Amino acid sequence: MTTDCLIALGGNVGDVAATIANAVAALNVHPRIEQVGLSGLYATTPVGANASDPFLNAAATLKTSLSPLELLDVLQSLESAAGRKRTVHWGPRPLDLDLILFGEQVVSCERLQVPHPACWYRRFVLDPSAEIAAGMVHPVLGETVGELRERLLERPLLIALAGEDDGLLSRLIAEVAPRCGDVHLIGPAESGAQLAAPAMTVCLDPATHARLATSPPRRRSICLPQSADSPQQALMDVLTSALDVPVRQSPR
Ligand code: PH2
Ligand code: MG
Ligand code: MG
Repeated sequence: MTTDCLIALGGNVGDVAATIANAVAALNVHPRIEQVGLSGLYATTPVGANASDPFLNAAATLKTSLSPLELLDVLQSLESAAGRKRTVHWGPRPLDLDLILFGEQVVSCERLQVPHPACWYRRFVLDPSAEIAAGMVHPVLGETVGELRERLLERPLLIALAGEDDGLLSRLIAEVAPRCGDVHLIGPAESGAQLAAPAMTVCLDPATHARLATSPPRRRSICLPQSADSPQQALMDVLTSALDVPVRQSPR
């Protein structure tokens, strides 16, 4: 039995196009991986204060008889072979291979979360993925890759913020929105009155996230990482990944 998988590829150090081509070639010859398909390459805005240079991103589809953790081992060994050192969180890297979807399986363990928890609001994942796997279904959100991407195309992009600290909420709305292009940030009071549902809800604290994430219309919600340098930077990272417009590169 084989499972259809979706992998996100990216890097911002060295000849990323060549590194990605090598990784895909290695996947192709793996005895338990078949039918590897690769999207075009997309130039994307780096997300994260440590990321530095622009990224090239792509997506690959494959069929495998490996388990999710066995496939993760293969992906991590290819990252190491490409010279990846795991030092700075979200730092510059020659190659990042993320397992986005493993059929419609949901995996949550220390080493691996599938679907990838951030895949649904990142254009650098969704644009290349929609090119080759628009019909694949996100088993938790119940939407296809193509639909998830389309949710992010609306302008202004409507994003709700929710949290227990009202002062922090209004400060974030005032400080971050003007730096992020065509986005409409709304607080929880406003969101009830909105005609359109927000593309996503960003929760500032885990308690709010736990409350919202269980009710279906709010499932497209995330919790800002509490470990981040500042909630401003963490929110900027989310907005950058949702608003960025990846630029497809013409083949060399
Ligand atoms: N990956 C990261 C951090 N930031 N930014 C872009 N544009 N593309 C990425 O693949 C990416 C990123 C961590 O994996
Ligand atoms: Mg990644
Ligand atoms: Mg990774």
